[in-house]
Amino acid sequence: MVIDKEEFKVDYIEKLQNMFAEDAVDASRLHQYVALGALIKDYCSKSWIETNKQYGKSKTKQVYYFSMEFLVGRLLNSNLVNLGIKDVCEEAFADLGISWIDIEDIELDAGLGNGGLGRLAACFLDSMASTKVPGHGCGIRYKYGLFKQKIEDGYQVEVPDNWLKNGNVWEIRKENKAVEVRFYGEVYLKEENGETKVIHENYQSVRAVPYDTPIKGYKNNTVNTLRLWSAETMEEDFDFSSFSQGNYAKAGEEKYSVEAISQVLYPDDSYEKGRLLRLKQEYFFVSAGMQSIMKSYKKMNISLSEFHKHVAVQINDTHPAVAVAELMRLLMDEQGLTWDEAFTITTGTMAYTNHTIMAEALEKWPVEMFKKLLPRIYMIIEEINRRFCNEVYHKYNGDWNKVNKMSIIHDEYIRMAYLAIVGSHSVNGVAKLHTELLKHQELADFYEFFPEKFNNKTNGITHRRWLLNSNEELADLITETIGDKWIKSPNELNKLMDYAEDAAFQEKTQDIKTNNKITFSNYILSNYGTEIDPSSIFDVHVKRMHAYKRQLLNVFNIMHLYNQLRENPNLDIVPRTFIFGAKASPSYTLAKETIKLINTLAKKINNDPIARDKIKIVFLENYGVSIAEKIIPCADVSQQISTASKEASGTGNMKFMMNGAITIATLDGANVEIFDAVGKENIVLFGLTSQEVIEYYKNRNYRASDIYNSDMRLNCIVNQLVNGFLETDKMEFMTIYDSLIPHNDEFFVLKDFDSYVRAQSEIDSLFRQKSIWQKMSITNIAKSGIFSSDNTINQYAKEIWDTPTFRIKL
Ligand code: 26Q
Repeated sequence: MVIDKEEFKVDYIEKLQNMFAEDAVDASRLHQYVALGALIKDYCSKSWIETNKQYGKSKTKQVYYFSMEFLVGRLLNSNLVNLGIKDVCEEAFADLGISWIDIEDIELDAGLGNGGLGRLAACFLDSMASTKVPGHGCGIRYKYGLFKQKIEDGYQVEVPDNWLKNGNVWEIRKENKAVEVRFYGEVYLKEENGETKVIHENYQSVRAVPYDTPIKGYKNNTVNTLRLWSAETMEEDFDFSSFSQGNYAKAGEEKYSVEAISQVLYPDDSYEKGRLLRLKQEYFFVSAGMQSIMKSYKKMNISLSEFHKHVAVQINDTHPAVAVAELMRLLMDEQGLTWDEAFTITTGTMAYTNHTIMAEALEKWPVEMFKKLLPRIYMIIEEINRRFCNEVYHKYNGDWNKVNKMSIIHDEYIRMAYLAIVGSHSVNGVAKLHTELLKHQELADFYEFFPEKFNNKTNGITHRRWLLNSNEELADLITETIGDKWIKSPNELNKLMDYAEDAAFQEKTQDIKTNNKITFSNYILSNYGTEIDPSSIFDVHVKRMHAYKRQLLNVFNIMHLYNQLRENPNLDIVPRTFIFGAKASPSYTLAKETIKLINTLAKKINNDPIARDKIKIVFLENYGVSIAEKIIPCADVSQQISTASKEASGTGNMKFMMNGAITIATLDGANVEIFDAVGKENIVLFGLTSQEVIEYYKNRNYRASDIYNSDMRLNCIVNQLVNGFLETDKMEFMTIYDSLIPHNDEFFVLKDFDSYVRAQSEIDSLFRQKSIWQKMSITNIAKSGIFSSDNTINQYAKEIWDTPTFRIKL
């Protein structure tokens, strides 16, 4: 939009007056922020109305991205940038004497996600709006996001994340769009005038109320919608008789149990299965979302048989997989279609993205629990399964073994991934390697049965948030150098290849990195009291804490360096700052012990004069989107060291690359594609390949204890975990020790150690060669455009959704 500074000031002052009866300088920072948010929302509202109108009127195909998680982070900055008024706003604030930094920091992160999967959903929203794809998000408005992490005495302590405590300026509650979601009860079939009717009785009703957030495209007129559902009691369900008898606790019980549904996001815990509340959450938002889609569809007056030509539903992992059965229910029970008609439409509409190959993480629900909570949905799944098993039986000439292996319902559990595959027309993995592993290992039976459904969509990240907004200096330099086309067409970044060996450009990119590192060092000093050296290598390992991501391998290399320094304090290494950030699932003991280990080691090393000037360890508390935006632009080294075959894609790897960090990586997930893009000169690889890992699992011929007994570096390190060296209780790190020795090191930490240590010393030697390092860094930035989620969304739109882009005219 076009607005000048003076007009903006008038609007803003008026907003503050109207909302709070205050003027700009006297208002609290919170009020200053809230008024700015409200003004931005006003600026979006005309385009928002037009977007909805024009989508409806044109009947263009719309996509709904169903996800239990949207890890949005903050929206102030990206909304201003996408509106094209960031500079105007900053200048106006300077005139008004309002500190911009302070205002930005008022906004609390919308942390409605665990990690990669949730952040991917948020990147996709930005890219759909920015590339003019008619696509919306559908999820849950959790009252509390992922827990806040505090570190106390080196341990992770979880604190509730009350992100709504100051309200949420971006959302609008849509009372009139509320729908009813039904749980429990009994279902039976009844013949009426020769028709079979489904009767559902004695159910519990929950009111689903949507809160809509505008998703503004970058400098275009598209404003899509993120619709998050909140669970409330139906008014008529309030227990007035208990209330009037003075039994307030009982009167409130129902309310409490219903509101629990959208109370809190579950942490990623593949360890605890069968939690009823999680299943309620899944069905709650899926049913609300599908009902609201059906309502808007009916308004367009198109025959139901065309539904899948106007609606696409993408399900983000299996968490929303009940959508398959819910759409069947709506089409048959509420719209009167036959099974066959409904099934054609359902599979034509639904598409499923798989984000993991770890068998223990595949979602399964106990039949007993499921059919009690969702009796009608269970009947439908049973029938989908009966028909599917029948097909498998016939295709494989009565091979019951095959039927058993592929059955959606098996061993008293419902396998949600299988339901998602059978009920969709598309199944995609999130990186080339991952998709190949799905096709040929984990889901090989299904690939054989439905080869046409399987496809790859390598993940991506929005380069607007992860470069343009979070690394402004670098973004400005890029624009100065190759023009600003890259912002709308990220592949243009490739033009930077012409400057990879340009000494002046190398110096400029290096200076920017140094400036970013200085800013960050100051932040660390004031927030953690730790002094770090901005000229040291910033070696960054930030992501969820998980054994397969192998933070432990990084720690072992640090312990090895430390042991060497203790023997030879003059050891010639480039000073390095090892930066970690990670949340562990609250019930994941091994992960929590690893956090304690990092903090214990940090305390020891950071205070030891022998090591202090050579290695430092920083553990960033409460790692999340906003901290990622701070740390990624400062990284020299990006740690992407998962056990090959385990990381479906990774997206942090792409963010670091885009900001000029050099990746130290295994050939896993999208690292493989980063390697293909930059070439072997511009990435540092190490470790077992996925095929080697898979062979070891298959042949069961890996012996961790052989390595422990023969490699004296490792022998020493592993012993140090349990011999008092770390000055803690000797049992403190026993779970880690046990995972390696008695439990035979499932993730090949010991096996890959030697090759990792070599890779790390290669990093050391490359970093000393400034011009080579800078060339590598620039190459990474130049090649990162292909990992923009604009490209990913373009592929989803063309190959899965069949949604043309749609220009909103004002
Ligand atoms: C399951 C059951 C109960 C409670 C929670 C969960 C749960 C929640 C979140 C299970 C998994 C998740 C999140 C998974 C995730 O983030 N996967 C990552 O997805 C990224 C985007 O595709 C990939 O880049 C990563 O490789 C993958 O690990």
